[in-house]
Order: sequence, then structure tokens, then C-alpha cells
Amino acid sequence: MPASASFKTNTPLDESAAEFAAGVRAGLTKPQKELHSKYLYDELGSALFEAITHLPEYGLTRADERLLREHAYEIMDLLPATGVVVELGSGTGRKTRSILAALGRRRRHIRYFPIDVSGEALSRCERELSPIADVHPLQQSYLDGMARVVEQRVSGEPLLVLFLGSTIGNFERPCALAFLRDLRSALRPGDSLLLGADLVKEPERLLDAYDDPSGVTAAFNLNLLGRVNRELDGDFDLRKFQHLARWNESHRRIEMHLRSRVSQTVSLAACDVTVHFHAGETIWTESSHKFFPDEMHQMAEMCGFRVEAQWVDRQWPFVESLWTAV
Ligand code: AVI
Repeated sequence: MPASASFKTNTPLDESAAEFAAGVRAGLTKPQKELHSKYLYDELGSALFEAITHLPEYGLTRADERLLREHAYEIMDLLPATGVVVELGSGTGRKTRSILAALGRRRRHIRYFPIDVSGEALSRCERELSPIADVHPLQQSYLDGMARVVEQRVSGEPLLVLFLGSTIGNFERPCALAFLRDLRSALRPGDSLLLGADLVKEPERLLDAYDDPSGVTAAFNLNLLGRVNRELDGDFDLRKFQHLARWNESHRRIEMHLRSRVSQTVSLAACDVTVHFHAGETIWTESSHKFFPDEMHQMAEMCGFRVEAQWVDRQWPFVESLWTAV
């Protein structure tokens, strides 16, 4: 359904607010309205995501943690001697503790660079992990943070990059490959990547995980409209939108949408736009792609890596894949 939108002149905003305003305006004026999933993570959104990871229906984070805990020493045995760990999207660093602790048994000095957009999550990460590593938080995008680490790289010591939690699944598949290639070009041969990816499983389990009965995922999704209201002077009435999670079989992904319950018009004063919604029309807010274990080998090869080993969780099918840059 084409969007009916009108534009006036833009008001001055700081750089990140201007990027947010431009992204929101562009997304809400597409035929299928969309808001990029990176915008879900303001401070409240990051806290709601942290709450999601504790939900009984969302088995993904527990599977990731279990694999890292149970196989930390096997993973260490396959890594070159390294004391430098970079984590893309660390959040509070909860999943990372067992890996850092295992590394710390072999090396006295571990330098850990968590990269995240949430300052709050990074502060907690620093507090909790500084007893076991020398923590250098970077509040940046993944590749900008990675560039900062690479700039400071002095010795020939290999890097271990962690990209856990199946965040790779939030990229469209071609964008995931492009991102992994960009990451590879920031690395040297012999560097390692530990990549966590959620596997295809029964759609009913996935739908429960992304539309939990306590409504935490709904609050996480709706908070995006709250954020637009707070930061872009919008007048979204959150009660007039409904959280939806759908399984898209052909793309093997869960899609999150916000569905307008009624026909309505919303104004965003800070980016000078008004947007009309038909009853039932949706804003697409996130895709969460699911993988087959074999796919990891093809992806690694296409992006300049070799798979060293993989570990799969049986309770909640999820794969931890250790790659070496070639
Ligand atoms: C961060 N990311 C891997 C989560 C996921 O499962 O796609 C975000 C999320 N969205 C809804 N629930 C959790």
C-alpha cells in the first residue's frame, strides 16, 4: 500500500538524531513501511531485550551460553595463542564470561573490547567483566569499533572476534555476507571468529519465542514507536498498534511487525512528516533469519574464512561456529 506522506522543511538536529530522523522518514514512506531493527535498541529497548533473554520461551540466549560454557576449553584448544578479544554487540557481556575465564586460565593478561550501541549495557559489561579482563568498551557501530581496535593493533598477536547471540540473523542474507566480508577485510589471516547462529526449528517454538505470553517482546517492539515519539516529537498512540510475529517459510525467518489497529494519521514534528496508516497496515521492524548447520560452511567460504569446528545445542537448536580467517 503506498504511503501518503507530506514533507516540510527539516529542523536542525545533532548527527545521530539526524540519522535517526532520516532513517525513520525514509522507512515510513516506503510502500511496505519499515523501521530498521537497529532502532529498537535505545536504553529502554536494550533493557527490554535483556528481559527477553530471560524469558522461558526465548531459548536462544540460554543455548548460546550453554554452548560457550560447555565447550569453552575445546574452543580454547582450537584457537591460536591470543589475549585480545573483540565482541560485536556485547550487551552486558553475560554470554562472554565463560570464554574470558577459560582464556584467563592460559594467559595472565586479557584485553577485551566490547562494542555496543548501548552505553548502559557497556557500563554493566565493564563492571562485571573487569575482574577477569582488561575491559575497553567502545560505544560504536560494529565496523567502526572494529576499525578502532585494528588501529591499536601493534603486535602480531591474533585477534578473537565474538559475534554471538545470532545477531547475524538480523541482517538480510546478502547483507550478512557483505558484513562478514567487511569484517574479514579488517582481519589478518589466522585471526578467529566465533559466530553464534540460531537454527531452523519448529515454527510454533519460534512464534512463542517472538510473541511471548507475558508480552515482553510486544513491549520491545512497541517501544520503537515510543522512541520515535520521545526523540522525534511524534504522536504515535501505542494502543492503536499491535505486535505481530510471523514465520516466513521461504526466507526461513521470523518477521516482527507493528500492525495498525485502525485507519489513522501520525505526525513526527522533528522530521516534518505525517504518515497515514490503513487499518491492518504494518510497519516491518525486524527479521530474524534462521540457519541450517551446513550453511555456515558455505558462508565461511564465501567470506574468506575456514570453519574449524561447530557445536550444536540439542535443547534449543543453535550453532556455535569457530572460523579462521584465511
Ligand atoms: C538480537 N537479536 C538476535 C534478537 C533476535 O532474536 O533476533 C532480537 C530479538 N527480537 C525479538 N526478540 C529478540
